[in-house]
Amino acid sequence: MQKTTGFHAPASTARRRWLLVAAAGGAAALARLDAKAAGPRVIKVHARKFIFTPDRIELAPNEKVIFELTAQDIIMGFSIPQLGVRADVPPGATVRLPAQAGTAGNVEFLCDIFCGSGHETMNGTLVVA
Ligand SMILES: [Cu+2]
Repeated sequence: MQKTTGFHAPASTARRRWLLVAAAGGAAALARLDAKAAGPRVIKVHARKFIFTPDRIELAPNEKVIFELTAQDIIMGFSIPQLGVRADVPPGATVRLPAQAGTAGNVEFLCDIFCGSGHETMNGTLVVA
């Protein structure tokens, strides 16, 4: 008489379904953990006379991000008045500025430290959609 071990025994349909559900649930939980571990998206923005690169940044509504700011020439300002956040960006430094997008729409960001003849037009757009 042949012995059947639990390991080799064919799984019942109910058991197979349970295993599939457990595997799917586990994968979803892992995905959530990954998203949490990853944290807010980091967006690098470089400032030089008289331009931000990039000057157009797409965000999801209510998305939390960290702007990682650098400046090339002289001290610059990075300001998003509508979101109530700003930072000084000295050349040679990397400044991390947390922010959270609001509802859908375009939001201006700009340099708020006078940096020369093109300062007044040194700006960009957050496209929240
Ligand atoms: Cu400026």
